Amino acid sequence: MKYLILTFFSALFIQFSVAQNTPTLVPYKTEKKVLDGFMDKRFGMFIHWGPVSLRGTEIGWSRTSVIPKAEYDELYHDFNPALFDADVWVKTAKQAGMKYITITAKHHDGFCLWPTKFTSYNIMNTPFKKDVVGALAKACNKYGIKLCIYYTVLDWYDTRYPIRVSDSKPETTGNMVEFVQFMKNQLNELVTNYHPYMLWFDGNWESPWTKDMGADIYNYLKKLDKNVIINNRLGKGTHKVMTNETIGDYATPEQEVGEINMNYPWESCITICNQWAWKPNDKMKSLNECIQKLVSTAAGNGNLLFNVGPMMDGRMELRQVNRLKQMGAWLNNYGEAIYGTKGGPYRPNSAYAATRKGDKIYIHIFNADHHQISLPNIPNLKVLSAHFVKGANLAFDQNSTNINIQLPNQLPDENCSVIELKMNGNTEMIPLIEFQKK
Ligand code: FHN
Repeated sequence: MKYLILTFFSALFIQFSVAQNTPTLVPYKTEKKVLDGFMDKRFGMFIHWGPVSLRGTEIGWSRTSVIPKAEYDELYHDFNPALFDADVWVKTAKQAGMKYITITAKHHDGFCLWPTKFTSYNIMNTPFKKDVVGALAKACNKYGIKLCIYYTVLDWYDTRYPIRVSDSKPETTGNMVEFVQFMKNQLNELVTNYHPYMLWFDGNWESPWTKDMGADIYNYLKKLDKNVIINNRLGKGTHKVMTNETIGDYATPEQEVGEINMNYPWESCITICNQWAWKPNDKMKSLNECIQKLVSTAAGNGNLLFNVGPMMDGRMELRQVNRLKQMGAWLNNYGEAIYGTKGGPYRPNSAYAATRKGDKIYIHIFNADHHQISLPNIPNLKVLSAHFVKGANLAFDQNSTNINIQLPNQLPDENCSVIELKMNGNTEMIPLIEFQKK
C-alpha cells in the first residue's frame, strides 16, 4: 500500500513537473545506507568486452574510425570466446580484493552480451551462443561478489538512436521516443533477470539525450528496484562531480583519481592498461601506480573501478591477472586501511595519504625521504599508539603543532607502507587538514 501511495504521488509529481515545463526531477533517491555500503567496498573490476576484441581496437570508438562500420558490425559472426569462464573472471576479481564487477552489457557499438528479446544484435546470434551477463551473475552470486551492469545511452548501431557515428549530425530517421522505450525494455530484462547491485550508465553527452529522459529512466528503474545504485551519467554535463544537471547517485571521474570529497559518493574508473577494451601489447600500469591509484582514491573518500579488457578467446591476459593478484596481496596486508574507511583527515598528496575508521587513522606512505613523518597535530585528540599495520611499533611524540612518527631505514612495503595511529576518540568527523611534508 505504502509503495502504491509513493508511486501515485511520484506520478503526480512528474505530471506536475512536465505540465510546468520544468525538468522532471527524481522524487526518489537511493537510500544513504545503500550508498554507504557501496562506498565501503572501495574496489571494483570494470570489464570492457565484446566482438571488437577480435581486432584488439577500442570498443565502440574504433567502429568507423579504425574498422569500417559494415565490417565492425559483422564481427559478431566470428565471436566465439570458447575459453570464457565466468568463475575464473570472478575469482580473479576476488583474488584482487575487488568487491564488485561491472560488465559492459551494451557499449556504444550496440552489441548485447545477454539474450535480449529487443534486438538480434546479441550474444545468442554468435557462434558462442551463451548468456555472458547471466553466467557472470551466477558466478558473482557463488563467490559473494556484487554484479553491476554497464549500459550505454548512446547506441550507434540501433537506427532508432539518431546518431550513427560519434560527432556526426543526428539523422532525421531517429526516434528518441521509441529508443527510450527500447532502453526501458532492455533495462527491464537486465534488472528483472540479473538483479544488478549497480547500473553504470554512459554516453549521455550527445545531443539526442536530455536530462528529462535521464530522470524518466532513473524513475523507471527505481520502480523496478528501489535499491539499485545508479551512477551520475543519466543526466547531462560533467561526470566528474555532482551538479544540478546530474541524474544519478554518485559521481564518476574517469582516468583520474577524483578530488577528496566528504560530501557525496564518487568512484574513479581507470584502466589497468591504456585502452578500455583489450589491445595487444598495450602498456600496463606498474604495481606501484596501481596501488597508489587505489590508495589515493580511498584517501579521497572514493571507490576505484579498475578496468581490464579480456581477449577474444574469453581469457584475461595473464600479465593483467598477475598484476591484480599483486594488488590482492597488498590488500591482504593492508585491506583494513581501505575497506569501510573514510578518506582523510589529511588531504592526500604525492608522498602520503590518509584514511580513517572509528578511533584509527591510517597513514599511507608513498615515499618517505626522511626517517620521520611530521603530521599537523589534531586538536582535542591524543595518539595512544603507532605501529605499521601488521607490523612493528613506532616511536612517536605529539605536541600542539605536530605528531612526529619515527620511521625505520627499511619500510615494510616498497609500494605503500601503512601506519595505524590509535587515537583516544572518534576520528571520522575531523575536518580536512593539509599534510605538511618536511
Ligand atoms: O566512451 C566511453 C569509453 O569507451 C569508456 O566506456 C569510458 C568508461 O568510463 N566511458 C566513456 C568515455 O567517457
